[in-house]
Amino acid sequence: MNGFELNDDQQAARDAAREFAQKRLKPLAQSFDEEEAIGREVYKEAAELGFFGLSTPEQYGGLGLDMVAYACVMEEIARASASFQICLTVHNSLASGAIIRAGNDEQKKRFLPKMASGEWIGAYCLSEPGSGSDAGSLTTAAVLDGDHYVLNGTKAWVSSAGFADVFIVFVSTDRSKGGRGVSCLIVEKNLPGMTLGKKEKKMGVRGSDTREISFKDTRVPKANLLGVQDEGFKIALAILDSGRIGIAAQATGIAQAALDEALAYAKERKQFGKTLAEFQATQFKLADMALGVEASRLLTWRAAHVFGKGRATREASMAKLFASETANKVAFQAVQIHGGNGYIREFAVERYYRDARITEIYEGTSEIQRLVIARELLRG
Ligand code: COS
Repeated sequence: MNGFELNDDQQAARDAAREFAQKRLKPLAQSFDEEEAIGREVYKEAAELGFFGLSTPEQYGGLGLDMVAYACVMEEIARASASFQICLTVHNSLASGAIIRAGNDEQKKRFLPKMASGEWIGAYCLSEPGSGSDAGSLTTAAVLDGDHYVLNGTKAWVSSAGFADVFIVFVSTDRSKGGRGVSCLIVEKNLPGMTLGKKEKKMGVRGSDTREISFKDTRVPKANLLGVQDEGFKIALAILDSGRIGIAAQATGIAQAALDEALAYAKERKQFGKTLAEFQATQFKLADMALGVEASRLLTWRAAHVFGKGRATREASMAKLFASETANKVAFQAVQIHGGNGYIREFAVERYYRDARITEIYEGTSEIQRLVIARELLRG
């Protein structure tokens, strides 16, 4: 990013994502929602475009994009399908991102090329049935036994769980130390003792596959420890900074899509002998919606830009908080402008309204974002 302009690489990434999203994803997005699944061919096509290795360094088969380009791609994908975007953002920023940040050479060589090509899909397992916002209180235990960790416990709300190949799993290696006794492991699928829960029936992003994963005496090689034992919680939080930029971009994409639909509908629909767009009541709504979308995008690009230079905890939380609250407001008004039609599934705004809701919850609730921002401010 150069000032407020995208550079050539960022613009090219945005254009490629927009073309794929508008031509391929948008026409299918409603069926992803209804069927609560996304066809394998969509993953394959996205993989061919390099979307599973967006920020993965080129030496490991990725596109090596900077974080601003990444945010642009994520917004365009979400503008067409938030369900598909959540798989991509979790895979890129949380799963591959953890290995890029904390992996050793061997781990990078073993996992990143197959993840960048889309052959292996990544998932991220931090939350548990009893630990969400208080992530450091997780209880899934990992006990060292020879050259393996033995895992017992359950992870909750794992995106892409049903078909993921590589799970980044946060475990407690020392319960007495809380968050300072958390470690991070790379867990490959189908290990003995690993069980997938039922696919959750969700309000929105219904095309994404969300499940619990349980471990019963599951043995994971010690070589799959990411970083240092007992220092995994810092990896979790640092990685969430980039994850939150992905969710800010998702929320911006949903809001942009809702605004697009509201504008088109307002210009077409007539009441009292005039189009809705001719009423000031509609114009003021549209103006506020557009303002929110632009501000969300700029905060997201700003967070992405800062992340590329170093720690962006405050900026990522600000972008995520503002963009997700904006997406909810914009989708609400898009439904309002559509009136009765906005409440039925033939109109996409009904889905945007449901999809927007989760952006204020996952990867840290709005309340947690406020807490993080306040802590960063008060730290000085
Ligand atoms: N980057 C790097 N390190 C970070 C960090 C960041 N963004 N944020 C915190 N840390 C470090 C801290 O400096 C601290 O290090 P020390 O042990 O050396 O002091 C350590 O990580 C623990 O941080 P902290 O003490 O702030 O942890 P808390 O238990 O107080 O929890 C919150 C912090 C509440 C912010 C955290 O639990 C959180 O983000 N919760 C929401 C979880 C979430 O988003 N879940 C969604 C899961 S994905 S669907």
